[in-house]
Amino acid sequence: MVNQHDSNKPSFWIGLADAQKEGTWLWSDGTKLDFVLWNKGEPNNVFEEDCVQGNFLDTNGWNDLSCHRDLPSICVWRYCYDCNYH
Ligand SMILES: [Ca+2]
Ligand SMILES: [Ca+2]
Repeated sequence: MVNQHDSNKPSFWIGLADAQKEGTWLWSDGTKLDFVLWNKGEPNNVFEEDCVQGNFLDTNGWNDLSCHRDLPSICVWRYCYDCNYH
C-alpha cells in the first residue's frame, strides 16, 4: 500500500501576490502569471489574502494567504533567473 498523505511537507511562499490589484496576480519580479496551480476553491481572498503559498494540503496546489504569515520563501530563484537578462 502506498500512503500518499504527507502532512509534513512544508508549504512556502511562491513569490506571487495580488496586493496591488485584487484578483490580478503578479510574480514578485513583476511578471504576469502564465500558469496557475490553484487548489480547488482558491484563491478565495478570505480576510484579504494577497500572497500565495505553494505545496498546500494534499493536492500540493496554491492557496492565497495573508502576507503576514511566516513561511519560508522560494521566490529568490526568480530573481536569479532574471539576472540572466542583465
Ligand atoms: Ca487578494
Ligand atoms: Ca485562500
